[in-house]
Amino acid sequence: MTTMKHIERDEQARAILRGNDRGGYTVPTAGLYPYQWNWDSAFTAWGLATFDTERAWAEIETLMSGQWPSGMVPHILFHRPDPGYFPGPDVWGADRGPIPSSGISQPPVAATMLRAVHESAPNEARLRPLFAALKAWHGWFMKWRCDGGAIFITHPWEAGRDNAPDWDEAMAAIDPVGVGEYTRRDTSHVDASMRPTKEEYDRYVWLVQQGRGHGWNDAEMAPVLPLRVADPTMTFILLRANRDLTALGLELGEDISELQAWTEELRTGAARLRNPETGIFDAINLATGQHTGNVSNASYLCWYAGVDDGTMLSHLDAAFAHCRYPVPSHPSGTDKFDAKRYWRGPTWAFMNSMIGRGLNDMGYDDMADRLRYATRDLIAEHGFAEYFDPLTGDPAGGGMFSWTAAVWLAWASPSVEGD
Ligand code: 9WN
Repeated sequence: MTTMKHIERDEQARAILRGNDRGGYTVPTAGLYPYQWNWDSAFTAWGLATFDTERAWAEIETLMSGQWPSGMVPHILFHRPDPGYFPGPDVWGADRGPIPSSGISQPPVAATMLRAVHESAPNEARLRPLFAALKAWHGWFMKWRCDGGAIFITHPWEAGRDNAPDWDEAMAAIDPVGVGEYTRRDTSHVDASMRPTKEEYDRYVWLVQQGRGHGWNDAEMAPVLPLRVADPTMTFILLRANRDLTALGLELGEDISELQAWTEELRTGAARLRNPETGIFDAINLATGQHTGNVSNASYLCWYAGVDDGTMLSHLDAAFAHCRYPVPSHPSGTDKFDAKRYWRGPTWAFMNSMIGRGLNDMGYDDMADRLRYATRDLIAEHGFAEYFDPLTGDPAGGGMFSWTAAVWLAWASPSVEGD
C-alpha cells in the first residue's frame, strides 16, 4: 500500500538525485564523495530513468567518457578538483585516460543499468557507441583481471566493498612500508567508528603508491600485483552485465560471439567461487588458493548472475531471522560482525536491489518480495543513508545518498510499476 510517507520519499529521492547532479554526472553524496564514482553512477542512471531519461543516458555517457585506451573505466573520475576527498588525482598520478582519474576500476554494473535505461527510453543511436565502449571494458576485465573465469580485485576499492573481511588475509600479508604521512578526509565527514581503520587505510594508500610506481601499466603490474583476490562481487556482476550486453548487442545486430565466450568462461569462474567445505559462494585469496569462508552480501549475487542456488537461499532465510533489515554485509553474531562499520555488517540498499532482482529472475518471488519490502521499510523509516545498521536500521555513513535514492525510485518504492 502506498502511503503519504512513500510519496514523500519518492519526492525526496528525486530531489537528492537533482541536488547531487554536477552537470552530466552525479556525485554519490556532497562532501564525503565529491566526484563521479563508477558503479554509483550506473545505479544513479537506473533511478534517473524513472523520471529523467535524458539525464539517465547522459550519466552513463559521462562515465564512459573517462574510459582509458586499454578499455578500463576508472572507479573515480575527478572532473573538478575538490580538496574534500583523499586520495585525490595528485596521489593517484593516473594520467592514462582523457579525464583525471583513479587507476583501478569498479564492479561493471553499467551494462545492466544501461539496458534498463534503454528499455525506458530506447535510443539505438546513443546505445551503439556505448555498446562498443562497454564491450571494450568487459574485455579489459577478461584480459587483466580474470583467473580461470573468476574476476579478481587488486585493491579493496576495486571491489567497492572496501573493508569487507574477504580481504583481511591478503591485506594482512602486506607490509605498507614507506607509506608516509597523509591526512584522511573521510573521518572529517563521518564518524571514524563507521569507517575503515588506520591499518586498512595505510594499505589502501600503499597499494595506490605501488600502482603509481608502475605508471598504472597493466602489463608491467600483472606479474607483481601485491593483492589478488577472486571476488564474488566482480565475478557475478560481470557475468550478469555480460549477458545484458549480449542482449543489447543482439538488438543492435552486432557480433556477440566474443561476449558469449566470455559468459561461458565467467560461468566456470562463478562455479569456482563455491566453497567446497560450506557450499557458500565466497572470495578466494589467489596468493594462497584459500577460500575466505565469509558469507557476504556479495555471496547472494549468484542469482543475479543467473546461477541457481539453494544453499545461499537458506543463508538468506537465516539473515532474515537474525536481522530486522537484511542483508548484512557480514553475518550478525560472528566475530567480525560490526553493525556500523561499513562493509563488515551494515546493510546496503543498492546491494539488496541486485539480490532482489536475481531472486525474481530465478523465480524466488516470495523471497524477492520479502527483501524488497524490508528494504522499503528500511528507507521509508530511516532515510537515504549510505548504509544502515542491519539490526536497528540506524542510518550510517553519508546521508542524502544517490544510489539509495536511485534504488528507492527504481526498485523499492511502492510506486515502481507493476507493484
Ligand atoms: C572508495 C562511493 C564509494 C562506493 C564504494 C564505497 C565507498 C570509497 C571510499 O564509496 O568507497 O572508492 O572512499 O570509501 O565502498 O562502494 O562506490 O559511494
